[in-house]
Amino acid sequence: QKTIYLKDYTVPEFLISKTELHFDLSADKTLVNSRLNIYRNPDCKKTNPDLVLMGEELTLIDLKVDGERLHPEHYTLDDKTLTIHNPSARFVLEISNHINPSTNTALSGLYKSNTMLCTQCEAEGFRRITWFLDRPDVMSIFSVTMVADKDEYPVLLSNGNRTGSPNIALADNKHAARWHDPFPKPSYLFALVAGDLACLKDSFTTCSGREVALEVYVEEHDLDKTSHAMQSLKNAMRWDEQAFGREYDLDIYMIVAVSHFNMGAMENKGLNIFNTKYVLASEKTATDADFENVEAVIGHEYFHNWSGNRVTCRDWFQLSLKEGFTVFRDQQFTAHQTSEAVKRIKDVNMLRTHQFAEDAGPLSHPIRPSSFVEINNFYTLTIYEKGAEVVRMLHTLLGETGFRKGCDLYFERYDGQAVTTEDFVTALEDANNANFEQFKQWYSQAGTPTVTVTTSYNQNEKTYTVSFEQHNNSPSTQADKEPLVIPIRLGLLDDNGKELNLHGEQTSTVLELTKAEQSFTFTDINTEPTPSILRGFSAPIKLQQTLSIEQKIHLFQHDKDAFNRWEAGQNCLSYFIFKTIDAIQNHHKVPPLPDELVGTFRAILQQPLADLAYQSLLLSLPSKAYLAEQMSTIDIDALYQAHRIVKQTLASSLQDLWLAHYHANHHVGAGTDSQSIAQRSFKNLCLDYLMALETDEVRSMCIQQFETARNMTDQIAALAELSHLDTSINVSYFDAFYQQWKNEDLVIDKWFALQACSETTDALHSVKKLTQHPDFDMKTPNRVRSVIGAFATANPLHFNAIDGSGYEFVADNILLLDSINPQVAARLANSLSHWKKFDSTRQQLIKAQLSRIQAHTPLSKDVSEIVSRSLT
Ligand code: DPP
Ligand code: ZN
Repeated sequence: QKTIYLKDYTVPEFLISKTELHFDLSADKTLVNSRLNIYRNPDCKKTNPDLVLMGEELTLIDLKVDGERLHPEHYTLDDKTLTIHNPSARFVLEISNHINPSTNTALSGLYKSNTMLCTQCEAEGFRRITWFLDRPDVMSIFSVTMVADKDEYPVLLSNGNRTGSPNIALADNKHAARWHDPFPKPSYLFALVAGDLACLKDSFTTCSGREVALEVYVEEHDLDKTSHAMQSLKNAMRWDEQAFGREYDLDIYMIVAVSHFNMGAMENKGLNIFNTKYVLASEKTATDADFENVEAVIGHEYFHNWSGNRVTCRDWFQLSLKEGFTVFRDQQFTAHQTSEAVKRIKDVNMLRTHQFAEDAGPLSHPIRPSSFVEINNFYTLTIYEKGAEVVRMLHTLLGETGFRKGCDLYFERYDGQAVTTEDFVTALEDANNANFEQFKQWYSQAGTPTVTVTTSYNQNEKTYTVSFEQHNNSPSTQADKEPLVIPIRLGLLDDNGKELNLHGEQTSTVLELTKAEQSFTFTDINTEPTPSILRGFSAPIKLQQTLSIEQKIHLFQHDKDAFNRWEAGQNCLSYFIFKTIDAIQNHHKVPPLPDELVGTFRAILQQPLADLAYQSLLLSLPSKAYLAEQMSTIDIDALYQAHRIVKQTLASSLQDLWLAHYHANHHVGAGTDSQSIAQRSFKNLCLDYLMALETDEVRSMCIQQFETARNMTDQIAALAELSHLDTSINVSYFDAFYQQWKNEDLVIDKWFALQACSETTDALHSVKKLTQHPDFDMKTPNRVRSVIGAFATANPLHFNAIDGSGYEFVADNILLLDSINPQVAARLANSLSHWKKFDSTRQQLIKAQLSRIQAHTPLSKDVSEIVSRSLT
């Protein structure tokens, strides 16, 4: 196990100006001919005379330097490298090798998905195609020729623009296509696709008037599910021009949907390859959430064309340079397309539930890690979501205009280069004459800081002082925790809920916390206000604040900041759920919900807001996963019980209103416009509360919704409710659903996942049976995630069963999967990393499974790294 350190980075000794690739494609044996123009890097001080290329799982056929076959004594070959001894300063290297796409179940490099051939090269997959300097700071101009059978692979795609005439006919029923990408790129952005694919075509005129061909490729039977993806792409292209001044740069932009894919999608230059889950969408087969995810991921990959491709990463420690920034960009895009408040709440919910948990456990790492064993293990919530929060704080500190100026400079200065997070921050500083020296701590410190707030009001002076203390209690090993720069957006409310003017005109201000302890005083404050702190969740921190329940309700009723208004409601509810847990654990009487809180819920239900999607969030309970993250020791059973009690109280106190709104919003909107989507989410929230009443009436209503649904959102919402009923009852609905959708893989994934998440007592037994189902396949990541992944991450009740059966089942499957697809296996292994959050019995059970995995041979470095870090 080799650990790679950021501090050991050195510039490449050789560079590759031109890469010409020739593929003779077939599923069992593909011939790769590569012709590389290589030269010594003048900027490299090291004097290693040899060229060391990376390569894995390749069969060498031939090797030539400047046209001459290389004698075996002039090179060395092992299972990871090809070393050319003492080459000249500039030479042409020609390599011929074979690969076998059909046995490539790791889905990295060139592989087979159903009948097509496709690639995934990020992070280090290109070396599984041919030997190369497979590192992001080696950027080269690629030309590709693809030869394949005309009938089996009529469509042949690669990066850049098509060159020469369209597919040229050759002997043996073969044909050839040529592609050229004029932009230098690292090998991780290389892609090719060959298959019998259907295509939706469109075009886009860029801001400077250039015509770009847009093509979405899918398997024939999915062609009717591509229009939303195409529209999303056009929206993203227009938005990036308007919001960031970024124009597309090739003549063609292609998206290919692939059934077997380790990640969500991949931003290969001009040829994005997507998990089908993030391309295909029709109202019948996809939920509203799926529609939104498709648009967000299409946006994300498109935005990478600048933040990732034109300006890329120097090394993999800089991953957040492109991912954090691009997530921030896609968040802004979605906020613009939908509701800013709703988007922010959803993102913060995700961050606080999952990234905070990651950062509080043994897998915690800074957004710029200092070491890794397997880079694929670092495509984490921390790199992506916390990385985006750090960019968002820079945006907050600079303001919209300053941030844009900084981004413009970044793209201009580093175009065509492979750079660092440091370079990004420097560009923002230089464009704004700012100093972010201290701010940069966010890149190197792991953990979630806690900020404690106290306030005091001085009646005589008419002053109000807000004092902050920051701590970073991260479990990671770094001893020196320096104070961070923390932007805190704040407003003050008077007794009537009116916003006070702060420093003159503004009602909301950003305080810049830079010290471990710091106070800010506001003057001319005539009565003691209610503080609204961390508006819009202006920093990725845990805020500790002692507000009375009355103050929380006051904010829940009046806060003008949409995020904090929602947050206040969540705080009230969390407070009572935790009190209820306490009562359950100590066998005390369960505390009642205060009338004012129920009354506020009633008021919100009675006055529909303009943003109905936001209103649904205001009325939602905090998730059990989010509550669990806040507990020092998770008591799953008490948590489920308390959550249910609070839900039932709200359900029964407001029963008539839930019911009225259910009917008022049922079958109203049918389309995928934002109003119809919001009505469906509101209606399904009402259904969820009503189902907590456990009456026959409501159950029939739910069954009726399931049976008569005209869209997937309603059908799945109803089936999700039914999934928690006794297996003897819900089995008929699952059977009916299966019969209806057995030919739609993505819908069957939902069918698997709902059963894997069921709360019914025999859930584990059902999940085990599902892994024997003819439609289950360990070689299909979406399937693995929908059964084993869903069980391990979204069914805490049964995963954490006190007899250890849940842990054992997941560990068994990690081992089974490891020999097939180590990347996905390592993802699953993450679920065993949170053992410190549980009681000692469960801790022992989880650790026993981790040790069992660790002792297994062979074990991939992917799983091995996760398991050994988890055990520390
Ligand atoms: N495909 C992944 C993403 O776009 C990795 N680049 O985030
Ligand atoms: Zn990305």
